[in-house]
Amino acid sequence: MSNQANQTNQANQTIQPIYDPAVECATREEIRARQLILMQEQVAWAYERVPFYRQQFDALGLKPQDIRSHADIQRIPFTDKTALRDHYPYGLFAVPLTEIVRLHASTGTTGKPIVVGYTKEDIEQWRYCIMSMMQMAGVVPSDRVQMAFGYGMFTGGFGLHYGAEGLGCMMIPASAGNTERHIMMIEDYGTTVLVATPSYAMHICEVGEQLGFDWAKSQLRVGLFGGEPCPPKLKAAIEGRMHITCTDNYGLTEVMGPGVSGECLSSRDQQHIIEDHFYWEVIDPATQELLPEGSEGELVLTPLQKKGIPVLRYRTHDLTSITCEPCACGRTTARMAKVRSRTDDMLIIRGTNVFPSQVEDVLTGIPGASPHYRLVVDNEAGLDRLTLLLELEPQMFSDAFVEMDDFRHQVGDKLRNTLQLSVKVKLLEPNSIERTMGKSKHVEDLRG
Ligand code: DLL
Repeated sequence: MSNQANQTNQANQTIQPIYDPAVECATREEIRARQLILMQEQVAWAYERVPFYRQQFDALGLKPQDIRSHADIQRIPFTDKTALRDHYPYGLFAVPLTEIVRLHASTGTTGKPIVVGYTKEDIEQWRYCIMSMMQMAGVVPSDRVQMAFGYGMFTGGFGLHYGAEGLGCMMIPASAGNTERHIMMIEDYGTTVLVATPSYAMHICEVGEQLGFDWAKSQLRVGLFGGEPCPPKLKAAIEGRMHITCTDNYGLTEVMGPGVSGECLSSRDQQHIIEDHFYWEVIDPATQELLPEGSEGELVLTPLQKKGIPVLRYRTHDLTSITCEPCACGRTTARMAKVRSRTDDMLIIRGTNVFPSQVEDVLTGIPGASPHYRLVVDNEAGLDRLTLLLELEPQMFSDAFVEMDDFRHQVGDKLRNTLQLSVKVKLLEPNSIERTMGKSKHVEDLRG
């Protein structure tokens, strides 16, 4: 390595800017104390302005001033998706509509979407969260950031766009779709950061390869991925084939959108929570009891500075665990393990609980299995049946029947050992599973 290259690399390693060190590097005591004050203000804001919360509190004989400690926060009832659906579209807003400057919505699979509104101040706060998160991922003002999320009601597009602009990056608003154009832009505009779901990034990678594009020669260096889990196999494939660092960021419409947490370059499989904006708890999804630090359970989030639509103790259904140990990057903010599953992802097949993430973990250990798979559940003669449709890596795919049959048995055996359930395995040739521009769908439950 030349001296100059060496210096540049070292500089990249030492210059790890932290967006707001006063907040992100405060002591745990300072962070917790500030969270409590913000929580008290947020509870008062919701109580005074949103009839739904006032009625809930009054029914319990609870007043905002009763929330004096972290322990008291557990007296506040949880909010779930139904509350937002039942008050569609504006019923939980805390300000007159004239103060709302933006609407976003999350499209559920059934029924009405969940609508959220942002005041001018909310938009500023959101931008702050995205800027902190982007700096964690190593994004710097000189980056050229290409957006592959759609600019629509989904929070991904606009949310991340304004954060990148706020940092001073060159924002390339390519939007979702037209994969070949994405590749052309990456090449012609010298894009350095790609914003996408990991599954769409993989698709961009594959189409590029089919067109003969050499990813090693592109200037792309960071993938800012989110909106869905990024299983280890998919991450490894993208990093290896696109020659970039994949980073994961997490969020959900109900509490803001992207910008709840993000991965720093030191602790690669965890994400720092923006704790000045989000109060986190991890509960047992069955008993709703608070779990101790480090235990896996359902993440409950309370946005701490929302004006348009405050949401108290929102049950995300996302499964994670949280640590408050300081991180090598210098941040002291709590870190959540990557979300691999949701409580409502769990399939019950012949009495056995199965999470798609368990299948992904099995596939991670099988060379030749691609990250592209689908689980189909149906019912044959009254008995539930699980089928794995698995795409093979091109070098693995062959028309030699015996070889393919051996591989199929190998996958089936490994799945049976892990899941304690027999799974029918169907091997598919490369590129047979439909690719998506947004969040990928791994499970098809045909049981009705
Ligand atoms: O997906 C917000 C977002 C956009 C986050 C872009 C990051 C980047 P929703 O459409 O409301 O909002 O979906 C939220 O998606 O409860 C998780 O189940 C899942 N999810 C989001 N980010 C991740 C992630 C946006 N990094 C739901 N890893 C959440 C795993 C994620 N799951």
